[in-house]
Amino acid sequence: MGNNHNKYFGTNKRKVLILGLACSGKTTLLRILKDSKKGTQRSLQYVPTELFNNEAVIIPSQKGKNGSKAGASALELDLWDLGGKLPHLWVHHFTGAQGVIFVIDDLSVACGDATKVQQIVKELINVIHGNANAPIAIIVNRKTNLAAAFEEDEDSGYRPILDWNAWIKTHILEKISDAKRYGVKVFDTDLMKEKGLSQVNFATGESTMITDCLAWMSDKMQAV
Ligand SMILES: Nc1nc2c(ncn2[C@@H]2O[C@H](COP(=O)(O)OP(=O)(O)OP(=O)(O)O)[C@@H](O)[C@H]2O)c(=O)[nH]1
Ligand SMILES: [Mg+2]
Repeated sequence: MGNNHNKYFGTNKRKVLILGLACSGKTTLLRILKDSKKGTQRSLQYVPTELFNNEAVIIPSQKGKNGSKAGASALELDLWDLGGKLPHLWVHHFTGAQGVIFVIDDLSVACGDATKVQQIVKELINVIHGNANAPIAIIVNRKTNLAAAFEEDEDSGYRPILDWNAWIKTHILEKISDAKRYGVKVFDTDLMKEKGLSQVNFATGESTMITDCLAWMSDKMQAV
């Protein structure tokens, strides 16, 4: 296996893992990042990732946007979307990872699967421990158009089941006092806001969460 540190050191390329349980939306996110054209149609069909998908994506310079440092230059992200069915295999990809995007499917929690939160928390703790020097962005992918059937809310049509920000802070971060954390941040907004998966596009407001997430992560990684 190649030496990841040498491979990335001194370049503007960063290895970023996309992790999360099966069917959480990792490959969907990778496709959004890869095909950022307006109006791109996406299939709702679920095809589990057996091993991984690997794509390179250029993140343009933030130039002081979103609180980024003014001199920050463009980054090339080497994105690794690992299959969620076998999370014990993720550890083999931790070496050299400079950032992690952890995707949580809030709908699967909403469906009343009581063990789901425990599974998510267990894997997230492993990921945080195994990537102590990498920023970790947690995206709560709320499959809103389906979730509306479960929970009615006057404003959004959907009430979140968990306040993940508070949950992660009290149940995870406060227990990981030994880890030299680079940063953990929860991005908790609808991924496909109300319009459904086929209508989302990366360039518009629906994916503000994703651009915010990448801006935060790029900024953290520029410092390395
Ligand atoms: N409605 C809706 N469906 C979504 C959303 N995100 C993902 N999906 C669907 O959820 C299913 C699973 O998405 P994937 O991105 O393939 O999940 P994954 O995390 O890569 O799953 P594994 O490869 O098994 O680890 C697919 O049918 C997607 O089309 C969303 O925001 N809204
Ligand atoms: Mg997948």
